[in-house]
Amino acid sequence: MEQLNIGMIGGGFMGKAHSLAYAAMPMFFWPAPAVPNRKMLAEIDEDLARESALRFGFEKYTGDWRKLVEHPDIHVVDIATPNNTHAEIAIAAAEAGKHIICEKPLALDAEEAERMLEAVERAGVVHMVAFNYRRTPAVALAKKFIEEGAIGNILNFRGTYLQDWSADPNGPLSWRFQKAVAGSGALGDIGTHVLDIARYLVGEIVAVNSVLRTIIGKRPIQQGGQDKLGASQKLVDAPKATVDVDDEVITSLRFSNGALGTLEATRNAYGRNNFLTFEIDGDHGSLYFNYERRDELQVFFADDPADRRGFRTIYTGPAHPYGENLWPIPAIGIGYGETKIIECYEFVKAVIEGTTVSPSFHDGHRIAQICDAIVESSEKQTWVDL
Ligand code: NAI
Ligand code: SOE
Repeated sequence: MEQLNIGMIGGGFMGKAHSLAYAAMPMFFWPAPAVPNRKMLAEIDEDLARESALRFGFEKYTGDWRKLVEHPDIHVVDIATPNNTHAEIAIAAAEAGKHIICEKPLALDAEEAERMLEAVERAGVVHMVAFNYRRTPAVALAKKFIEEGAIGNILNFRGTYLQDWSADPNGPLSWRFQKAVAGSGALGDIGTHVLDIARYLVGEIVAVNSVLRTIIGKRPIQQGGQDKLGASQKLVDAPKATVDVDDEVITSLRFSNGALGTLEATRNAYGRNNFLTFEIDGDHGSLYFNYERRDELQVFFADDPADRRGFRTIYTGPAHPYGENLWPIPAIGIGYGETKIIECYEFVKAVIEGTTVSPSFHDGHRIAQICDAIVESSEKQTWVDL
């Protein structure tokens, strides 16, 4: 069986998730399109690279991502670093002829995303942006129902992504609060996941009317090399620095097919953890999903007899998208890891078959354009057409 040599850059949260996916993908999808071989890992210095390579099962390591990108044995470059590094690495990887999977958001803004898209198209490599939540079987099932016409024409999309890890003002100034590193705040970090799902399930977004705001203007500067998300570290006495990104975004959406929608994203919603939800109304029924209950899709079909109408819950399992490759019993428990394993499968398959895969850099670029429009709309306090 063919082997695909992976060079992964970044050994943090996503480094862990992607490594798990490379190791586990052939255990789920067998015969695998190819076996991912964890060949080389790059981190910010040699020591961290050595430790991360040992931990995540990579053969080689380097403290300089350029060496990984240029290495002749590497087939795939996996970008799992903070947002401000994506463009430079992806463009170099494309020029070196490597296939690329890049974490979300693709770039800091649409201009950067466009340069990345041009580079991968020029090089003719396979490219993917890692919006993995659409791989949750219940989300893929929603897509299937919509395509089959089970809820008719879509009228409305209501999406949320609510977390609370940044609600405490003593939570540290992660890179996620710095515009130069993150590009934007809740919008790019979590709002983009909902935009990906909205485009995947409903269609293209053509206009937005938005409000962004920063709730906590300064945060404690963290000590030590490792970036921490809020709740895990409370720095009461540390010096503070400015947060220059949004904590919250609320936007109306207009879709090309006439559907309307809303998106609300914040990391300051106490009590919500990974509350990525959508409710979609069609003229023949409705669908509801909440990632905190990710084995379930709630469905309402208008043609049901009046005496038994109501939302019912489908627990995803072998009968549903990707289900035969996952676990043998419905509701046994899909996790974050499985969404990354499925993403890995789709990406490796595209590389081996030489096809395109979605969400691609085209999608990442379009989402960056939508984000830029959301920011512009909030500044001008008006609808912005795309
Ligand atoms: P993290 O802060 O946990 O890890 C980033 C790692 O990259 C760190 O170990 C850091 O030392 C390393 N790094 C930074 N600059 C580097 C460079 N120039 N060369 C080599 N290594 C470098 O961050 P996390 O959470 O893993 O986020 C990484 C990316 O993944 C971001 O774009 C983020 O938005 C995205 N992400 C996506 C998620 C999803 O659900 N798809 C979930 C979490 C993050
Ligand atoms: C933090 O908000 C974070 O890790 C995001 O960066 C991810 O994209 C999201 O999936 C989980 O939360």
